[in-house]
Amino acid sequence: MNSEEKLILLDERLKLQQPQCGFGILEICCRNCVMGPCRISPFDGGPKLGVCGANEDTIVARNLLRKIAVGTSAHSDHGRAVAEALIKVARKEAPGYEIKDEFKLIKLALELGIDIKDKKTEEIAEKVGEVCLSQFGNQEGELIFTKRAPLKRQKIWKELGITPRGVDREVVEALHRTHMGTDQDYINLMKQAQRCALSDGWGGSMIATDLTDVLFGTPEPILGQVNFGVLKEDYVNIIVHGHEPLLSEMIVIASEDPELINLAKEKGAKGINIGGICCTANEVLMRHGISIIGNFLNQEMAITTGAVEVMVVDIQCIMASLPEISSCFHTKIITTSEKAKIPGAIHIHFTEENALEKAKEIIKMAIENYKNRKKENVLIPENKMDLVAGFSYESIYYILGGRFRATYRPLNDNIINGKIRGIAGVVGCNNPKVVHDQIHIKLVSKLIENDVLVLQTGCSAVACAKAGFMDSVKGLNYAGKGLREVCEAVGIPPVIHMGSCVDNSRILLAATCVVKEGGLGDDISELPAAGAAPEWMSEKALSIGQYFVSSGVFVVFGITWPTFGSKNLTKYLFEDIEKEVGGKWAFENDPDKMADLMLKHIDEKRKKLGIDKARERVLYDMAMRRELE
Ligand code: SF4
Ligand code: MSK
Repeated sequence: MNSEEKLILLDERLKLQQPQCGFGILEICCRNCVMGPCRISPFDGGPKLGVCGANEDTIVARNLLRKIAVGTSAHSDHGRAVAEALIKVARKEAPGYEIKDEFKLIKLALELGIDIKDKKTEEIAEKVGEVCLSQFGNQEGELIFTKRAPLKRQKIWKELGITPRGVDREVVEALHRTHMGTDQDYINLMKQAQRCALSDGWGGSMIATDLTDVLFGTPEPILGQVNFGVLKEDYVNIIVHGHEPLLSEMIVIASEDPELINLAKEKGAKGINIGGICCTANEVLMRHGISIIGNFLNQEMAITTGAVEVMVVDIQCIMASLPEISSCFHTKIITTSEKAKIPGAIHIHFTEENALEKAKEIIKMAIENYKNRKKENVLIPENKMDLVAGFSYESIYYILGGRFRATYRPLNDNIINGKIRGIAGVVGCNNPKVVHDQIHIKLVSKLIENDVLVLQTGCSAVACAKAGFMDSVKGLNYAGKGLREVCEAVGIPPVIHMGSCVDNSRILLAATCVVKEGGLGDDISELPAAGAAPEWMSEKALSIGQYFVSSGVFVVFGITWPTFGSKNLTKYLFEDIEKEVGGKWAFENDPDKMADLMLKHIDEKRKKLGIDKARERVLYDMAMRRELE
C-alpha cells in the first residue's frame, strides 16, 4: 500500500459511517445495564419500554444528563489542573512559571475572603489555589462564584434547588441518578442536569479562566492572524492543539530561547514558528498573539500541508486519527497528558515540575525533524486574515471607560438607544455534517448586519476570524449602521473574541456586568441577548448550553438535537423550562432562520424593557433643562 492510499480523512470516515443509527440520533437507546441494550421504537407496534420499564422520557433524559456530566467534568478537570498548577507555582515547585497578573490575584483573594495582610504574593496565590481547589470537592452549601451572578438569578437557583454545591459532587450525583433503577423522572433528571451544568459555568470553567489569567495574564486586545497561511515554509513549524494552556505557554517561552533558534538555523530553517489549533490556539493567541492555524476540522488538514514538524497535543477535541494521518508525512504527533494518550503517538509526560525542560525537548525534536520534511510534499494554502483578540470582561470595562473610570455604561447606553440591538454569544465546535464554518459565518454575519454585537469563543471564534469579522477595519463592513458607529467610536470589531471553551465563563460575567451597570433589568434573563452553538459536536457544548439556559439565556443549537426521541422532554426544554429559569433551548439548522429566532427573542426582550423604539440620545442644554423643570 502506498502512503496516499492510507490517507482516509474525516469526511471520508463520515461517509463510511452512513447511514448512522436512527435510535442513536434520537437518543432512544439505553445501555445502562445488561438486561439491555434496549431501544424504544418511534414506530407503531415497536417496543415502547425498556426491559426495566423505562420509557423514552427517562431514557432520553438520562442520556442527556450523562452527556452534560461528561461535558462538565471535562471543563472542570481542566480548571482543577490550573488550580493545582497555581499551587505548585506558589510553592516554587514549577520552574519557568510565574504569576503574571498580581492585580487579579489580589482581587480574587479579597473576593474569596482570604486575609492578604502582610502576605507575600506566593502565600496569597497558594491560598487562592487551595480555596479554588476546594470547590471541586465541596459537599455542602454553594459554589463561591455563584455569588457573582445577579441577586435575582441567585434567588431563582435557590428556590429551584439547583445552586451547585461542589463540582465533583454534581457530576457524581448525575452519574448515580442515571444508574439503572434510580432517577426515572425526566424533570427531576433535568434538575440535576441544570445543577451539574451550573457547576461547570459558575464553577470549574470560571476557575479555569480566572486562575489561567492569574498565571499567564488577563488578556487585553492583541493583534493576531488566522488560517493556514500562517504556517511558514522556511521555518520549523510546531502546532499546539487541545485546551490546557499549561504546556503551550511553556512551548511559546521555549521557542524564544536563542539557543533553540540558533539550532533551528543550523539545521537550515529560518527560525521556529508556533501556531495553534482549537482552544489551545485561542489561549496562546489571547495572551501572546500567536497565530491560529485553524479550528477543530482543520487538525487533519494541517498535517497534510506537509510543513508541520510536530503537533503537540494535550486534552480534548484531538482526533484519534492524527498518528495515522501523520504516518503519511514526516509530522510527529506528541501527546503530553497522562489523561490523553493515542496509540501511534509519541508520549512525553508533561508536569508543571518539568514543563520548561519538556517544552525544550519537544522543540528540539521538531528541529531535528525539519530535515525529514519532503519539499515536494509541502503545500501551504496562502489564506490568512488579521484579527483582534484578547477581550476579557475586564478589558471590555477599560476599553469602554478608560483605565481610571472603567465602566460598561457606554455599552448599556447604546443598547438602550438602539444602536446596538442586542448581544449574542455564538460559540462551539465544527461538525463535518455541515460545510465547515459556514453556519457560524452565515449566522454571525446576519446578526452583526442587524446591529447585534457578537461575543465568541472556541472554534466558532476561529471560524469568524477567518471570515474577517474580527479585523477591526474589515469587520466593520459587515456591521449594521448602529453597531458600526459604536464599534468605530470605541475601536473594536463587531465580533469580539473572548477566548477558549472554558472562557464562556467570561461571557457569563460580561452579561452580569451589563445587568449590574443598570438600565436593562435586574437579571441576565431580562437582557436583549441570545446564544447559539450552530455547529456543535461535543458533550462540553451541551453543558455550556445548559448553563446558559439555566442562567436565563435563550440558546439555539444546530446540527441535531439530542431529545427529539422524547416529546415531553423536548417540550420541557423548548418551552416550560423558561417559566422556571427564564432561559430555554431551541433547535434550528438553517443559519438564516437561526438568526431570525435570536433576533425575535432579542426584540421581545427589548419590548419588555420598554426600549423597543430605538431612540437617539439627546444631550440637554440648560434651556431644555429649564423647560423641563
Ligand atoms: Fe434497558 Fe432499563 Fe437496562 Fe436501560 S436500564 S438497558 S432501559 S433494562
Ligand atoms: S475546541 S469543544 S471543538 S469549540 Fe474547545 Fe472547538 Fe468544540 Fe473542541
